[in-house]
Amino acid sequence: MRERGLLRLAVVHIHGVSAWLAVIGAVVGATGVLRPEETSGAITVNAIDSGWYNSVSGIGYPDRENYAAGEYLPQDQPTENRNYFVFDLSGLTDLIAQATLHLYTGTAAGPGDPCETYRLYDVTTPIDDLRSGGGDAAATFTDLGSGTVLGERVVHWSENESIITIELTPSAVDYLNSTRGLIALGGRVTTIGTNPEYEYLFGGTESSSTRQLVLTYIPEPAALSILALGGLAFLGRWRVRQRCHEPF
Ligand SMILES: [Ca+2]
Repeated sequence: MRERGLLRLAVVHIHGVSAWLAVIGAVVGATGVLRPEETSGAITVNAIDSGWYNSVSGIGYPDRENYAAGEYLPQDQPTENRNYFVFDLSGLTDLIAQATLHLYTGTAAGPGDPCETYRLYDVTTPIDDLRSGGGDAAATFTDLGSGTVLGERVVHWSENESIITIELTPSAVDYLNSTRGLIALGGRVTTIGTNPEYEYLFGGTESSSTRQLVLTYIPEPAALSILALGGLAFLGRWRVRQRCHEPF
């Protein structure tokens, strides 16, 4: 039994998830099986803020919370919007095991394209600066479209004015577990073409649009056993829905 525990500890460590899983693996190796009532729960967390930064003009209309992302053409000069969402995780005490982002799509534009790819990133810009437009706006714009990838989704035009789900990566779960305060997700359209055209997602969105994290969490003390049995399978399950021309 001791050897099984150590083996789980080593496997989990290779995946580099966190000390949480390493501890969990060792404990389950020593304590055995789950009881049926030790199941996970889910919680929906609404965004408290959203918005965008433009590659030329910086933050846009923070009071409107519109989260349009992609290419625009003010005065015939193409510029890019990258968006962000802010969530308050301070009320969550349990360990997050899986996360999806639910977004209202609003409207999309992109002549000749049936879809665009939207990718999510971590945000290292201080939250206060992000929300106010303070600090270095150009650096914030870069931050919103670079760093650790948290998820990716091909968004079809046929999905206009609907709610889509984006399965977040294991790295995103670690990112979300890194704080129990305010945390932000950044995003950009990765399929902007070379021709200057309107090419964007999430047009016409606002503070009343659905912007939700749905978090599967592991209640204490069941976390110690559940994550070790389900965690490794979960790590290999995330995938990107990349195909543009076929329905999901
Ligand atoms: Ca970043």
